[in-house]
Amino acid sequence: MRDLFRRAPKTPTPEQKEHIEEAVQKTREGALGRISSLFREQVITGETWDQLEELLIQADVGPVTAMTLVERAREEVEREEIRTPVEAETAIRRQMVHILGEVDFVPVEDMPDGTVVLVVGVNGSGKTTSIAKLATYLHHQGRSVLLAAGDTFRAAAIDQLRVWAERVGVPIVAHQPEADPGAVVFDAIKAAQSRGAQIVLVDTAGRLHTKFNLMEELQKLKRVANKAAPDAPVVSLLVVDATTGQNAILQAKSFLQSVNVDGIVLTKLDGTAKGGVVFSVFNELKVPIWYIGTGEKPDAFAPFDHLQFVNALFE
Ligand SMILES: Nc1nc2c(ncn2[C@@H]2O[C@H](COP(=O)(O)OP(=O)(O)OP(=O)(O)O)[C@@H](O)[C@H]2O)c(=O)[nH]1
Ligand SMILES: [Mg+2]
Repeated sequence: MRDLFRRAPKTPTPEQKEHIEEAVQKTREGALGRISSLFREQVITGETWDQLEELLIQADVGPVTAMTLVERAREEVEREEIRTPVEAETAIRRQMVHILGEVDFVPVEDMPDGTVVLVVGVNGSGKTTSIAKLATYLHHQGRSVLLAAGDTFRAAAIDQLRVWAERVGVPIVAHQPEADPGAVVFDAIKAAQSRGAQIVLVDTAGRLHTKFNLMEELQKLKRVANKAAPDAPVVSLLVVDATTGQNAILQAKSFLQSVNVDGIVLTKLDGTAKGGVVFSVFNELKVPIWYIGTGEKPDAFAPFDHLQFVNALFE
């Protein structure tokens, strides 16, 4: 597992760029989009920085991260003796890219055969849809996938995943409603091993994170997966709903207290002007965003590229 965070991110394809641009449209039309005009119309004063901080907070960047961003940009402007607003805007853009983190990781599509991905998150965050999207994406990348219906809490959850498996054209392992999710995960991994499926994507229940049982169950699923696939990476992907803004950060924090999370899928970026939450995700959670959800269709999904994201915000 040492190699998991070593590789450099890939350059996004034109199609992926388009997805990112579409996804940030609402955010760009909101407060974050007004940053450019702030730097275009004025000479830089103390007031400019205050207004910048306000716009960042309005875009749900979060007060802590907004303050950090402003302080760093201001410091750069003073240190480099920057005078023109255009250069100051470049400084803030640079700090935005910087704050999104410099963690190199191996995206799921490049993970070794046998990899198990536990998809976790609160209910309604978009876990099941993201599994369908990730399966579609991996399928396009030539990786074979098997789905595990680990959310046995609701009968409808199993059916929902079955429908997606059929639509995407990938196999699924499911048990009866209320069956032990650990048994589903075990069977799914064994099925993947015998059928030669390369990556297992596990759907999990999203009952409220305040319930102690859910966290216990997720820890157990990880142990089961490690046991069934002792030589393979078992990673946890946390699904976070961008439309819930700073609340999403609070929810994610409570997950992180009990579950070891490797990466984040930030969903519904297309449905919110509060895309600024992207900045607090990394700055406050210290977990990299691996993918973003950009709509409800199975292909509305893209690997997250921070440079691309910041550029799209200022277009
Ligand atoms: N616009 C938009 N909608 C999304 C996105 N991802 C998920 N959704 C919608 O969000 C709703 C909830 O998605 P699910 O995938 O069922 O969420 P879940 O986390 O599996 O929910 P539970 O199984 O109840 O825990 C659905 O209506 C999805 O279509 C996205 O990226 N953009
Ligand atoms: Mg679900």
